Amino acid sequence: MKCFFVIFLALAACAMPVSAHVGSPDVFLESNAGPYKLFVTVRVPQVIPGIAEIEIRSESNNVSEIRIAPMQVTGPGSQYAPAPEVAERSKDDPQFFRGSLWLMEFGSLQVRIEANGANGKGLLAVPIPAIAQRTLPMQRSLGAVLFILMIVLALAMVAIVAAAVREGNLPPGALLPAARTRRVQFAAVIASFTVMAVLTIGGLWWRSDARQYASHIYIPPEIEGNVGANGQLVLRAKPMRMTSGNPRRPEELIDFNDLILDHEHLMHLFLIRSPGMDVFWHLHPQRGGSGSFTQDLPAIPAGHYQIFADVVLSNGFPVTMIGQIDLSSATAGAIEGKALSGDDSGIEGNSVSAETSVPAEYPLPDGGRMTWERDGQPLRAGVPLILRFRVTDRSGAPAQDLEPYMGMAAHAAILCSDGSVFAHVHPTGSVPMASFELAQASLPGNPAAAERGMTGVNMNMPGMAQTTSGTVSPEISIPYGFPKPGLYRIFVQVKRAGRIQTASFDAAVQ
Ligand SMILES: [Cu+2]
Repeated sequence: MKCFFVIFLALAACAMPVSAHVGSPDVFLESNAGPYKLFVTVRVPQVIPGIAEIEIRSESNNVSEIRIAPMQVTGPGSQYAPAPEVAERSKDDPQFFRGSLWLMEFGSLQVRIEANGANGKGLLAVPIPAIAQRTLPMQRSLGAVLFILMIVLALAMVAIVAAAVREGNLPPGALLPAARTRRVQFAAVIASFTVMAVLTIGGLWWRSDARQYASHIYIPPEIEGNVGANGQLVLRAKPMRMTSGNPRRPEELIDFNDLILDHEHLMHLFLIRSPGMDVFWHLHPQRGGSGSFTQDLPAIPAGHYQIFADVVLSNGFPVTMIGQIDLSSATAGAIEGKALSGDDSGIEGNSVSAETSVPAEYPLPDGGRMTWERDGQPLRAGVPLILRFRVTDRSGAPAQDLEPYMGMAAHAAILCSDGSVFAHVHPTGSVPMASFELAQASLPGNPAAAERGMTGVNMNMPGMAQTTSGTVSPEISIPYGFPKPGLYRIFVQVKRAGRIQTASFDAAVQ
């Protein structure tokens, strides 16, 4: 019977916490709610139902109240907002608001933010992937207390039945007839069996519920890569583990025919040589035949590569598929290497290192430089921050020739040296553009966004608004928070004078 209470064992071993990214579940977004620019952090719960913690910092001091509500991104659930909660304003910092929301369902959700202040009302939809990352174990002390209570209740039940049979219809003061003793014993045995049967059925129900929950734990879908004789990389999603019939289960929905464009591509493929993270490619495979994606490989050095493939499902749910591929010297030698085209790019550099100067400078291939502007403060895990980069030209002056690159000022990939963290982020934050646009399209009074679909430029987004004028500021800021301590490498990509430039920076996070 003990296992009745110990069913909720941690399944963490088989459940790597993931979401759009890998190992980096929190959502960071810098965007406008109407007239107010907000920096939003959503700490998604590890279990569903669970509580999401929301932190909002307003850039200006004219926001008086912020309300938050959880909703679906698409479908009828995106049209009827529940009664919002008021986010609590910090006493020490009037521009900082904090609130929490119960997330009751799996899937592609949004936190709808309503900011009220001196300039009127503004709305912002922050898409969040609601996934179960683990099963929470029951506390030992709680299990012990419940176990003792169960024994007491079971014994009490048997005692009540026995007492009822023994004395139920006995006149006051009368002695117990000897013949009744057998009946009492018989009733106690029946009651014991009944109690045990109820407990067994309860245990089975509990177990099946726990199993069903475990089947909802999000496991990063895997992708398999093979290099053909022609040097073409063919990618296929590995068969999904099918354990439950719940259609909301994200990894059951990964259908290569159910994807939407995310900043101009169906798939963003990152190949990173491990363990040094010294070779980095950001490629954009094309849809191939029979549910595959194909990519002509550039001349690529031999080695063991980690694969991260970003896609966005049609309901706005972002998925990073993970895999590994060995490119032996024979395979790599056989690849002549197609010239890079379009938005494809990559670099070969040094291995990741904990010894970095602050601020760190990276010489760009075109003679310019990118500088990570950081103060000397150590980086801490779990703290939302803005990563700031500056691009200078050969003469050291701020570069004036930056262009929008796939609709944005910059793209960055953030990796932990042990391979447990991967995030593809932008000046707007960690939210994929496609999910963001879908979520904004659900806002009331935004029919233009809904009609425009997923590919247009959304003026609501500061990082993208820069790009509509055709010039991009040489100062790049990317909101992010490192999820855990470790050694990280950040690849930052910009486009200058028609060519993509990639810089890499290393950081030890405490
Ligand atoms: Cu990107």
